[in-house]
Amino acid sequence: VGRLVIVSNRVPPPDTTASAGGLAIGLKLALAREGGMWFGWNGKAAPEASNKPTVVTSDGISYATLDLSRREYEEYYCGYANRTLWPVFHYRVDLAAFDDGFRRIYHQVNDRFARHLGALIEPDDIVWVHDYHLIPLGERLRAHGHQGRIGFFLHIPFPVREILSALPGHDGLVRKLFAYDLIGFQTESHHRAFCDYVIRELGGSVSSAGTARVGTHQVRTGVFPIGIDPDHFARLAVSSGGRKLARRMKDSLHGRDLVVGVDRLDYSKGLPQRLQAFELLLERHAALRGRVSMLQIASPSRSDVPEYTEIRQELERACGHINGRYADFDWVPVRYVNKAYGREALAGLLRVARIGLVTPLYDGMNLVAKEYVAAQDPDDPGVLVLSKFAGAAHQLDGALIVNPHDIGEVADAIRRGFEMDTGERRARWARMMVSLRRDTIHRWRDDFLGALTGEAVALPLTARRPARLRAV
Ligand code: ADQ
Repeated sequence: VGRLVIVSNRVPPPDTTASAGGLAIGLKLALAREGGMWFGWNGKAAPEASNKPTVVTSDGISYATLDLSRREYEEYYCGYANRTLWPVFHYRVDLAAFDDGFRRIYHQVNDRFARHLGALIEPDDIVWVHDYHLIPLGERLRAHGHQGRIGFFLHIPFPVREILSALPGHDGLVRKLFAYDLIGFQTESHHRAFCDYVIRELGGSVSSAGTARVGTHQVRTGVFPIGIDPDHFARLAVSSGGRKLARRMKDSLHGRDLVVGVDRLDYSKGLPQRLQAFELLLERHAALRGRVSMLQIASPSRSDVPEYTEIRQELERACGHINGRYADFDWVPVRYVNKAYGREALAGLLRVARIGLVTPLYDGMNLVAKEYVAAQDPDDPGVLVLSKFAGAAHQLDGALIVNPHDIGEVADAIRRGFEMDTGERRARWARMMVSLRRDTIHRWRDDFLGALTGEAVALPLTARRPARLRAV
């Protein structure tokens, strides 16, 4: 078997420091063990697209990156990936821009990536492609002659067919997935939505072992929930950096309880609804006023996409409104922060919070939910309030699971979290830690690559639970 080659839209620089998100860290871990190559965009928009990748080697990993042209940045990245596919796959067809120009450039960029990648890889390399930006990449790599194994993992939800079929050209896009050897999804429900699409929209079939067939094409599919390294994250929370931030946070709270939210600033994360729920909590329970604080960390993301400017303004208004309504000279209900923190700092902050509020309207998995649990003090853990529409809700059954659209239910769950006794908090936390320690980021990598290279006996989908899909 050759090298592992990871392909993702964005490749962080080799020296990326602490603020990298869970995904970047996970992919780096996937390469760290045996080395390999990480291929993708370097994050820069240049007047002209680069016609040759820049390759830098560090710690046994080759980072091969390309510039996007200004136009590609606008139409492929901001356009088709983030104004078309992202909203549709998160059930926001109302926000989606359907533009033939965006679609054309998206396919062109995938072709260009495939051409450059094809020149860098060997036939026995294992290629693992990530996420919605690069759906057609496998098919393009095949067109440029690569015959080796290629896998694809979708980090975001796969929407039900009634939603996906609103996307012009949806069937052409999904058919391209059949060029891969293996497609991985975060949860069984995303996987089920894919199978349903294959059967009803493409007239294909799916075997009980997860092989999807359309005409003469076939692809294996499975469920591979992404995880974290919970023991490592727990160590970060009590590292010197983690403790320092935790201490500063506690000092500033003056004995008040903290509710924390940490998200990319994205309309899929349910932030306005979350703030409304916190406001309703204060409205209903006067005794909590002056006694609890909410910290919402929302790091700016995709700021060249208009919908992201709008959500940012909406949140500023919402925070101003709550603080205007309830703040006193010595207490502010909502602290709203627009910046990214390092891993230790973030872990330390999560550990201080009595409640972790993770209420996306849709989310492939949501790693913050897992990080919050891992960061807790085992003797006195906080409570996770988690949206039923986050993939993580399929695994973290010790959380208080809520409908993020039901503001009253979320407010009640926060209050219940404050009132929960230590015994119940410990029992719920311990249950979630069992799942976090089983489905780690390492297992995610090993299961996916094991299935892709054919070393695994069965796909996790069938190995863990009997498949409930009917063979057609
Ligand atoms: P995201 O939508 O980015 O990921 P998430 O899974 O929560 O969402 O990952 C975000 C990561 O960034 C976490 O590791 C978090 O700690 C970090 N992060 C967020 N805000 C931060 C801040 N202000 N400072 C520092 N770090 C911050 C996509 C999908 C998810 C899926 C992941 C991985 O949308 O559903 O879980 O990929 O597959």
